[in-house]
Amino acid sequence: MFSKDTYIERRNELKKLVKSGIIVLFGNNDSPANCPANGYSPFRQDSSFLYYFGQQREGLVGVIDVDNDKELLIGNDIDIEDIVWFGSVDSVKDMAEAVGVAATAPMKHLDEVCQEAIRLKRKIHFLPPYRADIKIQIFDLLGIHPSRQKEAASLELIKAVVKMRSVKSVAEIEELERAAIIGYNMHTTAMRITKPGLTEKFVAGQIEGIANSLGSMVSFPIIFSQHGEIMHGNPSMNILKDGRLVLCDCGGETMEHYCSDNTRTFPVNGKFTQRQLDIYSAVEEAHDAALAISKPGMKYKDVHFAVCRIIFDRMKELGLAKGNTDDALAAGAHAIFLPHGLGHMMGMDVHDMEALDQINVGFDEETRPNLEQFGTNALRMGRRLEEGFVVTDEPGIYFIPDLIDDWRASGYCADFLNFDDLDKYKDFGGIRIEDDILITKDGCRFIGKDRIPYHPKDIEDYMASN
Ligand SMILES: [Mn+2]
Repeated sequence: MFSKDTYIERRNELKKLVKSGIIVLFGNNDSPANCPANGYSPFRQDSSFLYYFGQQREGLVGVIDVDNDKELLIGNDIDIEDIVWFGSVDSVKDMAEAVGVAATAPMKHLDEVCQEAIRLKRKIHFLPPYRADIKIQIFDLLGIHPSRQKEAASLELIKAVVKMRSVKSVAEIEELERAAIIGYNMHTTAMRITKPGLTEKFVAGQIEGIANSLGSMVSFPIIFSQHGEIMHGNPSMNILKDGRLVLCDCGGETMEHYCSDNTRTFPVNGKFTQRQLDIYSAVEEAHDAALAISKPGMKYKDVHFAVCRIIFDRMKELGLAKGNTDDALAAGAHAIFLPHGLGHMMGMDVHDMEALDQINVGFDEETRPNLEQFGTNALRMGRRLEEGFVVTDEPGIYFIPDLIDDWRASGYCADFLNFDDLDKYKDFGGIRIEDDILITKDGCRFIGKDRIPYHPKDIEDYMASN
């Protein structure tokens, strides 16, 4: 945990931003996997609850009465039967004390708090719920049907939380640096053990264990696949084959649930072919270009399109694309190679605050998302960068056989693509290189002291000597 004062200051700032009403922040509950006592493990607390109330136990709700400047941690103390099975834990009072909250109450009191606020016609602020049990709880407390809770969630609270969580403090950056070490260990282990004949699942399972043993859990389900062209390709029982590339996208969470998120793509046999290098070097150039131009005041949407330009130009050189690059980008032709955005905010959630809706996190009044154009509609982050933001830099080039067929059949962007040549890459897969960057006063820097090898020669050397 951070210091008691950290949580007190955060809640004070939140009160200033929200101005009036009563804020109810729901922590998560244990979630059963296949039967009530067999839950998803480890328990994962809600990140906004963690940010303001710091406690990692299930079954807690934080209440902040902005008008009367009162705070309350609500939760039930465990009974003797729970102690028998799980051991003793801190009381709710102890947990409240540790984060500077004066008052506590059992869970049944939450209904009284809400009923009283409703009676007095006070605004009750809550964040959009994403778990079914919390939706039912909100239905019971406030009478808002789950299908209407997203729109009933408080925009004032969402905006205040996004404003605060977007800018990382020194202590948070230290946590992110720790997460980067876990990620470094995961990725370099994958490079060390990958060889023809193993299954994808075997390597993914080994590196998942690293996240568990060094921190709390993986930041998101591991992507480890020879089908790098599948954006979120889960590891399969497929055998790793000589001559293929494998894409590894993974990260770990620290004990405080700060994430890392990196991607490397490397040859199963440890040696790139020239054809692989042709594509790889374009992704590498794009990745490094984003690092060179990202700084406060720059729109991440513009960094994204600068990267798309590099990729499209390089694909033209290889004969896969054609035509005027400005026109091609305006038409969305680049998205056949890069159908996702350059990156997303990262912090306590790997896609930081995604539960608060991307339009509130990655965009603002000035920079609105383009929901119409394929590829551009997948941008998670478009707004101007600010000092203290942490975003991912993750360009990729993918050859998606179904997408190539789909565009050829419909004639979409046909003026800018050479489909006969693209067909020859249908067996290629995909390449992504991803690192996490911190926006600094006048530029940006990678998070993580040690770079996971990504220049082709460094990868080959690393795989040969480890
Ligand atoms: Mn990512």
